[in-house]
Amino acid sequence: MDLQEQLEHLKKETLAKIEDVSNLDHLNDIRVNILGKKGPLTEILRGMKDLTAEERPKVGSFANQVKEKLADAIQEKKDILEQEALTLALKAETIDVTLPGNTSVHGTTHILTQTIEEIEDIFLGMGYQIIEGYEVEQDEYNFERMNIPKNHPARDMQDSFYISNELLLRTHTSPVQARTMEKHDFSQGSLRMISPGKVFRRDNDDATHSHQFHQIEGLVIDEGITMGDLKGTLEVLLKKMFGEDREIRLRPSYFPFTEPSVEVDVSCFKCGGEGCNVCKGSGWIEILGAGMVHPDVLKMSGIDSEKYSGFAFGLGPDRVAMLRHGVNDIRYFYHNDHRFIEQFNVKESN
Ligand code: FA5
Repeated sequence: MDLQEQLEHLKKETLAKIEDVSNLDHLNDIRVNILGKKGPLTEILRGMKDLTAEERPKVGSFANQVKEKLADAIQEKKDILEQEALTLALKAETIDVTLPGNTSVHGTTHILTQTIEEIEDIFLGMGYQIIEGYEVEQDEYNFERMNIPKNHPARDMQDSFYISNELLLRTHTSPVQARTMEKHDFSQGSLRMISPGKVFRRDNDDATHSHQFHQIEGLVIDEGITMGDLKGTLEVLLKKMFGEDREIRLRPSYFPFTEPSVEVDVSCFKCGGEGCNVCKGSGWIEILGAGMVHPDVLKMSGIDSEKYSGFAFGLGPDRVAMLRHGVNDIRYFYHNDHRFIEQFNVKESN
């Protein structure tokens, strides 16, 4: 067989092999074997040195055609086999489009946050600023500037978590009163603020007490502020929160930082005052502590108590949320049980 015949034979034989092959690995073996440096094609071409100068270009050109033809055939077969493999893989991966997809759990605005935001909106509508205080507070602001000096018995009611002798987790939001008053510039107008936030007490947790809860402090200072302003303001708040036909009542109380001091009750929103399980038969629900800011508290914050007067109040939004939503244990708010929290998905579902 001359070289041309050998090339023709190799072409035929290899094309038949390519035709028969049914997997990509074997096809690759053929490619390496035939077209590689140690393959039969190279071997045949080695014989070209014995050809005459006339024959050599003819055989060389034919050899190139054979090489190209085989390379093309291999590539073509490779495309086919790859396509088949892909089709098979897709068939194996059956997707049941009727199965439920992977859902992500959507969070809910916590009911306490919703309650606080609702109260904030009411006060923003009355021109109040919202001021944030410090959760870690100085003894001076938490107690002293609120007229509760060291060894004052009122400290017993608000035992705290101390970080050092002078630093503690605040027991109420009242220190924000002092921090705001000392900065306020009355030439710019009256002071009207609320301050919501977390507070902490060394209380034993039970259905109505938590060692961490929330308060919303309110403070208004200007010339000529009276108890009438306090009552009117709280009436607006409590009617918006508990219903327009609610009434409020002020009972004498004691806080070292207000004089006079009151506890504020709202007529029961469930029974309307008849007496029921929500108001424990009294017809009234105790909702917050308030009073006229003590002149000494004004003075300690650099305010002329002869010229200015004001009222303050401290409301527990946890208590408000419990009453409005019939939650009988404050601890539910802090357990972060999704089954409880997602029941109050009020905003998101509207
Ligand atoms: C105060 O903390 C005063 N700073 C409120 C105040 C501000 C009075 C301004 C006058 C002027 P009291 O200790 O009563 O007051 O707490 C206020 C409210 O916080 C209570 O009515 C109650 O709703 C809530 N509260 C108190 N202790 C707890 C507790 N351990 N767990 C849950 N809520 C509590």
